[in-house]
Amino acid sequence: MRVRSLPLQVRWVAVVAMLVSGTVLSAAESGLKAVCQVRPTKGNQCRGVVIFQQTRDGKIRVTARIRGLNPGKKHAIHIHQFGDCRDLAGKSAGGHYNPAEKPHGLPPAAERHAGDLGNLEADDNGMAKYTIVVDNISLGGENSVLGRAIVVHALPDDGGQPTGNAGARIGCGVIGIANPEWKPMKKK
Ligand SMILES: [Cu+2]
Ligand SMILES: [Zn+2]
Repeated sequence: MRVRSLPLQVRWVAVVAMLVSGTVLSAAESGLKAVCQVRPTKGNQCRGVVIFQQTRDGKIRVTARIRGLNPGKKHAIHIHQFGDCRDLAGKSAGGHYNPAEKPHGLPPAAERHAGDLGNLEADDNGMAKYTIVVDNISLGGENSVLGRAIVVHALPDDGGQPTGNAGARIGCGVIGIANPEWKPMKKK
């Protein structure tokens, strides 16, 4: 917009409008949330939801609620490179998301793939709740996980090379932009 060519009052209105719209935009951006619905691969029961939310200090809080796991057992959870769960065994999701070309590892080790989120720990009912705050992924721009996949494995991630010996892929889901207005229906 060529502000100089406008009368003075209109100029001020234009400047204020630009400032206000800028403020609104950055507030919306800081609240950006991503969601991944994990579904079982063929022959498995693993399903659930993983939420990604930006924290005030620019980190990402990852919260997973997954069921259909082996009771009392650990299961690796990773971000894989491709948001592609077409393969019946989850192979189309590719390898661990690794934009910084690091070796595989377990958090909180700094030397690890950006996709290395560690392990879920299932309770006696095969359900797991897991939260981890990480600083090596984002929800847009560099190291963005949007459009990539969450993969849950049959076995624990033991931190070994190249991918933690985590076995088969029992759940897979694509990470997308969450609808901020959607709420689950209340159970009656
Ligand atoms: Cu994996
Ligand atoms: Zn890895």
